[in-house]
Amino acid sequence: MLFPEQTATRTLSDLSGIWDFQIEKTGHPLTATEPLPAPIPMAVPGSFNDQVVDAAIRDHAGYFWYETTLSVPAVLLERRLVLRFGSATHSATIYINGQEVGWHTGGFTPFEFVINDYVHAGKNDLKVRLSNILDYTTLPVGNHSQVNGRDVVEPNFDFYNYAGIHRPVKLYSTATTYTEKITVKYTVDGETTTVNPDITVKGDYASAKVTITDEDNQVVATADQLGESLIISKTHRWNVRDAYLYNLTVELFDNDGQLLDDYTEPFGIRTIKVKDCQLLINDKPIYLKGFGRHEDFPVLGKGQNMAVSNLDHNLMKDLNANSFRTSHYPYSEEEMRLADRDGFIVIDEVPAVGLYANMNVDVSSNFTNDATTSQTDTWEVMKTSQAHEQVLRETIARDQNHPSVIMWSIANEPASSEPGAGKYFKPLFELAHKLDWEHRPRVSANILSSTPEKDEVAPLVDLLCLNRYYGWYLQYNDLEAAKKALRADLATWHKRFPDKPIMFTEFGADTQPGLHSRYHDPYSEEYQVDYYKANFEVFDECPYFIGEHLWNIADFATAPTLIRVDGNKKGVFTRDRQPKQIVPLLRERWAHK
Ligand code: BDP
Repeated sequence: MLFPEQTATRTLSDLSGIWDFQIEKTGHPLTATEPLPAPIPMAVPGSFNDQVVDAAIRDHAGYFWYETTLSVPAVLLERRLVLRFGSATHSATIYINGQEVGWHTGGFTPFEFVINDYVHAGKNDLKVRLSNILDYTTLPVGNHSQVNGRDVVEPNFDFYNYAGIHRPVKLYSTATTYTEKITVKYTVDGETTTVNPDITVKGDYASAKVTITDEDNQVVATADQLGESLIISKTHRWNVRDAYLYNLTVELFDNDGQLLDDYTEPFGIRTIKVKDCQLLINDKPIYLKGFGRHEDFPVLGKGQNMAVSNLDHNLMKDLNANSFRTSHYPYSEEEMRLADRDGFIVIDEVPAVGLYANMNVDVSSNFTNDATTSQTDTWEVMKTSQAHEQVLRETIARDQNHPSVIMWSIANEPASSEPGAGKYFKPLFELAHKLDWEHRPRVSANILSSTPEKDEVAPLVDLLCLNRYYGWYLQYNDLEAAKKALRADLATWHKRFPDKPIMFTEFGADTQPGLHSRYHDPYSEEYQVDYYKANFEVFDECPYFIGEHLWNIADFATAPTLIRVDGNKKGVFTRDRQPKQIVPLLRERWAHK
């Protein structure tokens, strides 16, 4: 599915703005054929939760509706009209003028419908019935129950279950002949790149033209038919924090040479390899410096906002970071495009978080490697294979032309040492390999309780991504013991998988901004500094260690649990992006790393 663009032949309008909104009380269904009876205003895009003052609406679990007027100009009725959602969380059914147009499940990937059969010129009624219910068949995974006839969802993950229309809704039109899909495949040999774009076209056309232009808008290669190779003779590579993007334009013409459809897809040229315990980009070893992040900001919740994304990117640049992980779900397409342009490398994660039955409320037991505390039935009770396959397909289809994407993260902290994990994950790892022509490395963020001897997913990954909290959930307030445990842990992994590079995809300590401690007590800004210094000391001893992603770039909202006071405080910035004491140390370290 192409990103929607206005071109010489395609129109595009954005339906962002204030829509009507109403929650549906369990047992009192609302109907698509009538206007919402008691709507309140709701901004799109945005999570609904923090736009309201009523806690019952904020924390509502179940169904809820959005409604707006979709105005269609008469001139567009002859064209192919497509209604496209950047995302709707977590599942949505679309109705136009009371008729069901289609539905989509999965809250972090785009979907679209051709709507010609449902609309007329002028005003049309558009309604969306969403659900934020998560259970053992969905990704992310939630614990769903009914209490006194009400739906209750307890997230099986550590972020607030924001929901709503999170990303822009767009109406675009194309001719009946149009390019449906472009996969920019290429091979590089020294300075020469052979581009073999895989282009799918729908409808009839007489001739086609494919053009590649560089950043100065100069044509560097052309082809007179689809399926022909294009040669770039003096390739300007896309590099980490030194991006370079080409544009590939596909034009389709009729018999009279009239342009029917045109579309331009940006792409970058770079190679990725994992070899000798290193990650090589353009044949140079790269050390990943950066963060696990969240789409999360006050008021917006998980609503897409490019000012926030841009600020996050600028904060990362200022700290000399070069990468991030889209923990724990694919981020907006707009943000991925920004990452391409900023030269960040991205570990692109699907929303496979919470694949761990009976996560313990005593969190420390989730982070020990004491076998007696762990449950063993995750792969019997989870029914997520189908959702998992779908998000992999949708994410790889959406993101494979992004030069910034250098790895697919197939899950975060699954119960990978419980029996059945290997059987569950093997087909998914194979699918990712098959779907991506570039065969980007595949990873899964490992939880401490899955030790190298027991972990059934580690043999499948191309490099080892570990989430570790020595000095926080374990060896709390004892950084000397933490370093010892960390050293031993890394050594064991390296011994078991001597060829696989290792990085940390998470490590961190909750830090209350403004809390200072002469004694560097936990939760103080001083403890966060000491914690990171202790971890860095150990990393720097290990030649096979290829990256550090701190958890998290910023504080973020979670459900209010015993250990979450106003959210997760492991940010190096506050939720509104003010720096904590650790920031100058990071900037300095990463300037030289
Ligand atoms: C890890 C999870 C992450 C949490 C983090 C934490 O991957 O989502 O926010 O722990 O506890 O287990 O802060």
